[in-house]
Amino acid sequence: MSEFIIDFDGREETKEERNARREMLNKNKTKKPKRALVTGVTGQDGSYLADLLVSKGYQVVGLRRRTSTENFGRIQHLLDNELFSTEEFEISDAGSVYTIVEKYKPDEIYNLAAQSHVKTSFDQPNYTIQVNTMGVVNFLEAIRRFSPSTRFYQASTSEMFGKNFDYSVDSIPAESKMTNLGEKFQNESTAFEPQSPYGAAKLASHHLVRIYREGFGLHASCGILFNHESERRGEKFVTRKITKWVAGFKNWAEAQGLDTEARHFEFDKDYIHSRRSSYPKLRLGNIEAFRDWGHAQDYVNAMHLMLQQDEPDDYVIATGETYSVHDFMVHAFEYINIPKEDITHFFMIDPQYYRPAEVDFLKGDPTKAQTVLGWEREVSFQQLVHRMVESDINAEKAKAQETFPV
Ligand code: NDP
Ligand code: GDR
Repeated sequence: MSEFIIDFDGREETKEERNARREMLNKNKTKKPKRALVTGVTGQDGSYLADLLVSKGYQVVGLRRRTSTENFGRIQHLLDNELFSTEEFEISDAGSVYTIVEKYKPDEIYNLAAQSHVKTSFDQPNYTIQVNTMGVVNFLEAIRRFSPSTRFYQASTSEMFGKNFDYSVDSIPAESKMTNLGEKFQNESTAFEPQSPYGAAKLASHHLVRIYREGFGLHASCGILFNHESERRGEKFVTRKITKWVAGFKNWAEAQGLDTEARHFEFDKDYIHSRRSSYPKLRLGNIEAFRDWGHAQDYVNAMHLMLQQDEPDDYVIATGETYSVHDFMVHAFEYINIPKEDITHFFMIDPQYYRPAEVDFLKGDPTKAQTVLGWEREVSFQQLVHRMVESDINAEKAKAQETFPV
């Protein structure tokens, strides 16, 4: 029997009636290019998603907040493209969001704007909730009031699982499963137990999206994305911090005619010394945390696929593999010929990077996305690390050439 849902105008309708109405609305639309709003367009994911949508012929409006100096680094290459434009807004200001949604009435909205740094959320919990929760309410309300046929994507996160996970083999006693990392995972059925204001704020939004979907019939979906990184990753996230350091160290050694082998250097607690100068060690917090790391370009494909489905839903997007921060370092250092047994000389643990509460283990099960969306990741963990290190090495070379033009 068909379940009744409440339409955005307050009418009761069945799912079938709603789908028929949506189809009518879509048919009536002329064959204009689809229009999408992308919030957080100056960030890692927003920039890759804008690239993807423009390549598919969408008219993309990238929403950015006001900043005292422009931060268009990740979207510079799009600024001359006639399918791309930007508009200023502030996600925590309801009026600002309503105005934009009412003005564009877009086919699709991808909400990627967020205070996205987990550790920062412990220092700025109020602001994090304003942006990561109230900002989402602003969009859901704006869509409900001004543009109910707009499809909405919300950037949910594996941080919502926090310290919780499930086991893949139910018959094994819990104690023995704990010893085997391979058997632990999170998927769409795993219970949420966030460990940070960031995770809690995102979880509130996750539920709000479901409530608007079920209550008002919005086509609103959440991607529960596990960590994804790239050459465009923010420099304060651990992967980019490592790859940028590795590239900087290589450049420093080469500038003195040295290769990166440990035997050329002396080490104290904080510094690496050559005969001519010194280089600060890489300083990290918890290197035993496990993450499921993929490449951001693969992950924005999943966002787009979610909004092309007839029915809105939530999906885990992950690789199904997990590595520790230490493993990431090993692969990054290997790329500049520093073997695993030597890396301990080059970094130090600095408690300032510890968090008041930590997420120790993340490993996503992307079966639903693979089956329903046909989504697959293309970039392996090793390729991801190598691409990031190589990109930072090239950036270091370009910087050196700017300083000492040949
Ligand atoms: P980034 O930190 O790279 O980008 C965040 C974007 O949000 C930036 O464009 C930033 O603008 C914008 N923003 C921040 N505050 C506001 C505000 N008050 N008003 C308007 N815009 C604002 O994040 P990612 O690209 O890595 O992540 C995209 C989304 O996906 C985020 O919501 C994140 O929480 C979520 N997510 C990310 C994962 C990952 O591993 N990358 C995994 C799971 C979820 P500015 O450039 O001016 O700072
Ligand atoms: P995360 O990413 O918190 O998983 O959130 P981050 O790279 O910040 O941390 C990953 C793990 O590394 C440990 N760590 C350090 N982290 C940082 N930033 N800096 C350090 O020096 C350091 N040393 C060790 C952390 O403790 C943690 O265990 C990212 C963000 O993109 C979120 O927006 C997103 O929702 C989640 O991924 C999924």
